Amino acid sequence: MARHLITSALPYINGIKHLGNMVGSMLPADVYSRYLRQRGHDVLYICATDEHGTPAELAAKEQGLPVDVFCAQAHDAQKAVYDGFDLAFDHFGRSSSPQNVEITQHFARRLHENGFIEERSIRQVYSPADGRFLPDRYVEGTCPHCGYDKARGDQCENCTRVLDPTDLLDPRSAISGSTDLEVRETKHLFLLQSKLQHEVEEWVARHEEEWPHLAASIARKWLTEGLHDRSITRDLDWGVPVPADTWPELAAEGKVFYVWFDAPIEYIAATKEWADSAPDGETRDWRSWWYEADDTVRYTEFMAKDNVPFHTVMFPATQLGVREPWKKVDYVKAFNWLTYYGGKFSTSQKRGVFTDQALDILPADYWRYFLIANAPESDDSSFTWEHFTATVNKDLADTLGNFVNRVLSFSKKRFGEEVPAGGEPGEAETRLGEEIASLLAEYESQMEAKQFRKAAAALRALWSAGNSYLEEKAPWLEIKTDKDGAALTLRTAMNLIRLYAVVSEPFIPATSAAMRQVFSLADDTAAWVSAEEARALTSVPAGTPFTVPPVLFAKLTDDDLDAYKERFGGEPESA
Ligand code: B3M
Ligand code: ZN
Repeated sequence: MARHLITSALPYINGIKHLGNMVGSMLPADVYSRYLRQRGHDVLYICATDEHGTPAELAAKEQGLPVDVFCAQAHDAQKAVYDGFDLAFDHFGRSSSPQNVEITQHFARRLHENGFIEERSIRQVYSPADGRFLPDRYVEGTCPHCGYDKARGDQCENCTRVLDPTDLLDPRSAISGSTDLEVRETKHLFLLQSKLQHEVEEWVARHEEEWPHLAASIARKWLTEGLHDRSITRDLDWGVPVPADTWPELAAEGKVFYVWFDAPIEYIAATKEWADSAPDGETRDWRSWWYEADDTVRYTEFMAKDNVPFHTVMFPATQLGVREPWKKVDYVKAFNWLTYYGGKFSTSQKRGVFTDQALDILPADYWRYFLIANAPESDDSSFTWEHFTATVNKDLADTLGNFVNRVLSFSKKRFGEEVPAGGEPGEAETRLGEEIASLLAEYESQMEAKQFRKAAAALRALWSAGNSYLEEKAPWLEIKTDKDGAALTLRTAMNLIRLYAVVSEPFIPATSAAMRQVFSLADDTAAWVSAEEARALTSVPAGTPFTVPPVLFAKLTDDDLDAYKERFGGEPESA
C-alpha cells in the first residue's frame, strides 16, 4: 500500500477565506484524503495557516492587535471554520511555529553552503511618511503588464504575474496611501534560482507528463521565461529571522525571510508539529514522510492556479539547492477560479460568500457536495445562488435524501422496524447490481484520477440508479398484489442506502454518518464496498433493525433563494 502525503495550499492568516479558496485547495484535498483512508491507505493530510509577510502585518494593524496576538486568534478562527466544514486534517499547523523557524533556517544555511544564496544591495521602496521600507503588499499601484490598478507589490491579482514593488506604475503606500515614495539602498539575501534552472527543468521534465495540463503548462511557462534570482528576505518585524550565525549583519538589522520562502517549508515543519504533538505513548515519525522517503510515499499537492509557479518551480528549486534528500511533489492538482456570478470572489474586497457565512446558512455537506460537483477543474466555474439551490434540491434533497426517507418510512409503515424478509432477487435486481457495480468502479477510477467533478457525477449516478429502480419496482403498488416482492424491493433499496452511506463519505461525511446509523448491523466496520457486495446488495440482511432518520437535506425555497441573493448580492461587480 502506498503512503499518501497530501497538502493543500496554506491559507493566509489575514482573514476568513471565501468559497473559492475552499474549493481550490482544502476541500478537494480532504475529499481525496478521506477516500484514500477509506480504501485502506496510510494517509497524512497536512495544512497550516500561512502567517508571515505583509498580509498578516496589515490585517493585524487594521484590527489594532500585535501581530502575534492577531495570528493566534486568526488561526483559531480559521481552524473553527475548517472543523465546521469537516476537514479531517491530520494536522493544521502554523507557519510561525518554532519547527518552521528551525527548518527554514536550516534550509537557508544549506543553500548558502551550497552557493545558492548571495547577499546583494538592492534599491527598495521607502516611504518617508511611514518611516519604513515598503515591501510587497505595502505598495499598491498599476500592473505594468495588464494595467490593473489595484495590483499589489508582490503579485497582480488580475493577471497573476509576480511583481516587484518597484515594477508598479503610480505606486502608493498601502499603509498611509502616501505617493511620496523614494527608492533607497538596502542589503538582502538572494536565492540564485538561475543557477538551478537546469536542474529544475530536468526535474519538471520527469514529472510533468503525469501532472494535469494546467499545472504542467504553468510550470513550462515559468521555465521558458527563465528562473530569476529572487530576494528572499524582507524588512519586516514578523517572520522567520535570518540566522545570526550565518548572516550576523542582516540578523542585527532584523531582517526576516520572505513569506514565500518559509511557507512551503511549513508543509515539512507542520509535519514535525504533528509529530511533536503526538499524545503520550504514540510515536509519530515525521522524517519518514519527508526525508529519504522511500518509493512508497506519494506526495500530492492541491492548490489554485496562482500558486502553481511556487510549487512546481520555486519550491522544488529550493529543495534541490539544499542538496538533501527532501521529498518533492509527485502530483500537483491545480484549480481554476470559482467566480461569483462571473465576477471575482475577493477576500480583500469582501465580495462573494465567505466560509463562515456559508456555515451560518447551511450545514457543511450542502456546500461540500455543491462545490466539488462544480469544482473549477478544467475551466473557471461560476457560483450563483440559482445554481446552488437548484443543485441542492435536485441532487441532495430529491435524489438522495428523498430516496432514503421514502424507502425507510414506507417500509416501517408496512413491515415494521426491521429490514423486511421475503422474495428472491430476480432480473431487476441483477440488472441493478450490475449497474451499481459499474458505477462504483467509475466512481473509484475518477477518484483515483483526482477528477472530482466526474467523481461527483458518478456518485450522483449511483444515487439516481436507486431512484430508477424504485420507480420501476414501485413497491407502493407491488405491495397490493405481491407482499414478498415489495419486501425484496425495499430490502434491496435499503442495501443501496447502506452503500450510499459508505461511498458518499468523502463528499458528505456528516450525512454519511447519519445514513450509516440507520441500520443496527452486528458488524459495522466496513470501510468500503467491494464490487461483489455492490453487485449482490445483500450486506444488510433481513431482520436488521433500522430507524428513519430526520430529513437529510432540506429543500430550499424561492424565499430562501431571494434571501441569499438579498444578503450577498446576486450580481457581479459592475459589469
Ligand atoms: N498562502 C497563497 C494563497 O493562500 C499562499 C499559499 C501558500 S502555500 C505554501 O493563495
Ligand atoms: Zn496584471
